[in-house]
Amino acid sequence: MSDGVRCMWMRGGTSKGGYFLSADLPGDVTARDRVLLGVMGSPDLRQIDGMGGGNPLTSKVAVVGPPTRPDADVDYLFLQVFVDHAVVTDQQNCGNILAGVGPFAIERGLMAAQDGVTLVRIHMVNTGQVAVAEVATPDGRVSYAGDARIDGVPGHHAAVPLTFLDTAGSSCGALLPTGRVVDVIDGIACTLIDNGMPVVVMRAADLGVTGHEAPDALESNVDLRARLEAIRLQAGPLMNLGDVRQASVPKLTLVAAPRNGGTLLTRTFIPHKCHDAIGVLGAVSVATAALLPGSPAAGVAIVPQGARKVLAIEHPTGEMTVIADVENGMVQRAAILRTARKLMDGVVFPGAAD
Ligand code: NQM
Repeated sequence: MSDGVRCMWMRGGTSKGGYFLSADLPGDVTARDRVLLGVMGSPDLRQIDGMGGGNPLTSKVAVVGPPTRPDADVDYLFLQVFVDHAVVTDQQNCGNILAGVGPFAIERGLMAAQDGVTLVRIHMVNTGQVAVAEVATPDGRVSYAGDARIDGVPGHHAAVPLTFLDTAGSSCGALLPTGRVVDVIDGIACTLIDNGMPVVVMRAADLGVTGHEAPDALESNVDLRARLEAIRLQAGPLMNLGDVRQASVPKLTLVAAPRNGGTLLTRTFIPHKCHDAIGVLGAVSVATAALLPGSPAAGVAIVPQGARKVLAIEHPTGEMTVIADVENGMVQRAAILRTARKLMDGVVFPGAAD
């Protein structure tokens, strides 16, 4: 394809990717995916012939358009473009890229901005749920400047608080798709959970690591990687996700006791690379696992009292705070602070993906 495609490149939370209006991409899914593979330069470990950064966290796409349900202002479809395979999948959602959707929708005129803060109700098409983003819009224009800091991103930017209301069972049909808090796979106690993101939560110590290791050290531990992948492939069907060999879910999170005054320490595989931080909805799911009595996470977590819980999920580059409102032991609402920034607005030229 020699014609360019209009898009905006944005950082959303600790991820980065291309934001497209749905009307600017082919309607046919095969043609759309071919364009997106060409845009990112996949499949290629370095994505040298495209915009992707050679990492799943920088090979992401948001497709944004008018709402298809009355309680939303916009639709957001998240697509993960694999780095080293010719795969584009809508099987997972992404709460980091979500942070850029509100600003993008306002900038593209999909909705009007208020003077001050604009609430954008976002229908997350991947999971059929709605999140609310608060976008800074002084004088009715999106502002990316502000004082909010998030771990894993240098500097300070406008806060984009995100609220999730109803994320249980987003992809697996139930918070605990097996109906159990603990399943044992290959001798390892696991919580198979989905509170916005399907995650297998295990104690790091049960896999012979501390959970304090640097992501590179964990990634180069060939034995650990093989054990995790064997667990993941068995967890997929148990979580109603089917054969997950070519899927980016479930994620795998190793947990240990907190080291920096937080709730829980984590190292997360997404699912083959070890995350430098943790995903947004991944953190909501892991935080929820820590609230389940008898779970591997609850065994090592330090959970505060009260119905509104501030849960600091420690990760390799700091922590992500999940504010969870709990009723009858269930998380009813979760909120996370993110920031986002417009990096480029223009036309991207997809190469010829093979
Ligand atoms: O869990 C990485 C990220 C994510 C996903 C991944 C995310 C989420 O950090 O909501 O944000 O788990 O693939 O962007």
